[in-house]
Amino acid sequence: MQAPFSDRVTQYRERTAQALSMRLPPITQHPARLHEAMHYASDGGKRLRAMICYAAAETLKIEADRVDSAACAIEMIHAYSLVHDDLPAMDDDDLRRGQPSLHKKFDEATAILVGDALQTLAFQVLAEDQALSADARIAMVRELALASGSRGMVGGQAIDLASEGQNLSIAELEALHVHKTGALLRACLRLVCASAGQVDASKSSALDRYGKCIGLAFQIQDDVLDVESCSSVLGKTAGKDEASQKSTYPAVLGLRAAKERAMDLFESARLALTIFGEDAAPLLWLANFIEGREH
Ligand code: GRG
Repeated sequence: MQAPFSDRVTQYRERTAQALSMRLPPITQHPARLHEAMHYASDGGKRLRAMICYAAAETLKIEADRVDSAACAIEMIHAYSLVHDDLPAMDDDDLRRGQPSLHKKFDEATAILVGDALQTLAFQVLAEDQALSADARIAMVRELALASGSRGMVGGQAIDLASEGQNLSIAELEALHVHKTGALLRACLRLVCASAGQVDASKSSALDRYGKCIGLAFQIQDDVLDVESCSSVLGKTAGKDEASQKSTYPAVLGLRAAKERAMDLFESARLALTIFGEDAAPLLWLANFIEGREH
């Protein structure tokens, strides 16, 4: 019998930690300080992106070991983005996941190198997955490169930096976050579909829609939590968006309307799954889990 979903969160997280430790260079391997810092960057976190990969695999009835590389590669790109985002030239944050951010624990040069090394390792992990066909691996590398590069996450970060101090419209704000945060969350679904090879087009576009809606809802919720939470809850310095005069959903829409927009998007994500019937249960549960998060 399947474990209840609340237990599956623990299982997904343990699976992710194990899969990552198998793919990261050992801490003792030369250059040991860099490798230690890569482990530091990859530890902790909610593992939402990996969980989306495993839940999507369950919905598509794909064995979990066929998406381990996708889950790890996306978590590595995510970890690198957080390390670079915390640097003084970016968001300049001393705290991450309740711990000193990487450049505080180590140093700035190491933080830059950790980001570079995690990013390249993510693509290596996909390329080396012997459980998948060469076509599947190429498709996954392409999807991840698109989602994380200048037309995805990095592009979103560039738009974000350029728009500091400006009043963005809702459309501009959505475009920013669709790139900065949404692209990588959406990539979880796209990589899982690519790993499977042949997924019915109506099912892959339903999953893509789910990913798009969850990606944007997640960011709106993050903006709301940044306003409502204290730093000890978020594990990073709260209230920075306001301090740095960034446009956020609560600032542009108002807190109540921002919450309603997030609720609508979570509902659209759930609706997108109708085509899967009962098989959608893991992804439905995950949408509810993310919607209910407090940090
Ligand atoms: C600097 C290359 C570069 C990219 C930066 C995604 C991004 C672009 C920066 C991350 C900064 C940030 C806080 C973005 C919003 C996305 C977000 C809410 C990230 C935090 O994701 P969680 O909550 O983190 O899933 P954990 O720690 O749980 O893994």
